[in-house]
Amino acid sequence: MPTLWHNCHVATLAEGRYSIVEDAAILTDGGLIQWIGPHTDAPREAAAELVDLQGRWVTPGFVDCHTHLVYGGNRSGEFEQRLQGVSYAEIAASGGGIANTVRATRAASEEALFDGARRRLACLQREGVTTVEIKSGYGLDLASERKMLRVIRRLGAELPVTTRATCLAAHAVPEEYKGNAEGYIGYVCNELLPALASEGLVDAVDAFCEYLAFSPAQVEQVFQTAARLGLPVKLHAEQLSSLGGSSLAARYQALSADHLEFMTEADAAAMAAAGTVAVLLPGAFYFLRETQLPPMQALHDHGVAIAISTDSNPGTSPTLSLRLMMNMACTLFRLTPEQALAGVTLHAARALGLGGSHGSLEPGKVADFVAWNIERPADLAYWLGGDLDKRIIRHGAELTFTQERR
Ligand code: DI6
Ligand code: FE
Repeated sequence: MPTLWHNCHVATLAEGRYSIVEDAAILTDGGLIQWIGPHTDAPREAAAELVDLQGRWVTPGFVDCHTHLVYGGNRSGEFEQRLQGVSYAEIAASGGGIANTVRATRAASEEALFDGARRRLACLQREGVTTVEIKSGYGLDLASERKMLRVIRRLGAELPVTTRATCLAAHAVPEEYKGNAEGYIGYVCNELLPALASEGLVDAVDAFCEYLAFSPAQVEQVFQTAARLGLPVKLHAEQLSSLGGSSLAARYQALSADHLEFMTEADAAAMAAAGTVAVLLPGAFYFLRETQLPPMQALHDHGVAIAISTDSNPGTSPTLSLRLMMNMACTLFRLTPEQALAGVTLHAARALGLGGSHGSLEPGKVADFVAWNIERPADLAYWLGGDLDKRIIRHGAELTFTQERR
């Protein structure tokens, strides 16, 4: 039904700026934005229904473009170990870390994985996330990666949230390939990825390029496989060391390179030229007590689009608040609240290849938006998390979350 949402101010985020329309109205129909502008010009006759947004501020629905929400087990014990001085790398070397979550994820039923992910995802949704990317990568064999990707597909089918599934089989070397990373990459490229892609379970391919995971040469094999399968790529790059993964990602026209604390100026130039989005993950930076900041000046100087995401995962970023990440992106990485908002909307949508349909409020785009009871858009990055009063509209219909609770 054509609906006119009125009595609001809108930060459209067109072009990655607030692009504010005060005293605005939005006409939606068929799940899309048909018209947006000053309410005095609104095509009232076209609307079958009028909804009063009571003076709220409207932003695009949030896009969380890098999460690992599907997993089994719990790693708070490792958090306690780290607080006693054991490092993330030491925990990983002694069979904990990602391997710990892989054991628990392999042992979990599809139903249990779905239920855990659904509860975590509900926290993000209630905060205004209407699009989420979720990675596999805690299965590391065909059956277990398939199980994770099926759960991701089911979350998208059953919940009011647009979901993108990324295959991160090249996340770690599994137990059965211990000492044989090359052999595992061969298995991923020759069997695992082609099978999962042919089943329609994969929207993009990611890998962990790091000294404690896979080398750029190994990642390149994964990227070549993805190219053969017609799938876009992304990369965990330069989180703990500088290996040139972000330049490699740019060479393969990656949608995004993520983390990037140790990237160089040359990496930033390569990403800008390729249009690869920089996804910054302040939750992991904070939780690992990293001290090396991403080279913000180089990113800004080269005009690299910057997205912000939760990296929600059990080991390095156990957060369920994208708004908290906006605050951290400002306090830790010195983004402005305006840049942080662009980072969870327009640029995050681009990092998923959804820039044409999501991430800003413009005619023809999907009608996903949040009407916030705030005084200024900067309030969204100002508050350190917390449940701000809001109304969430997805595909042109207002959501209520009561039916989600079980
Ligand atoms: N980088 C991260 O921060 C996570 N994965 C990755 O590639 C860590 C995942 C974990 O510790 O479980
Ligand atoms: Fe990650």
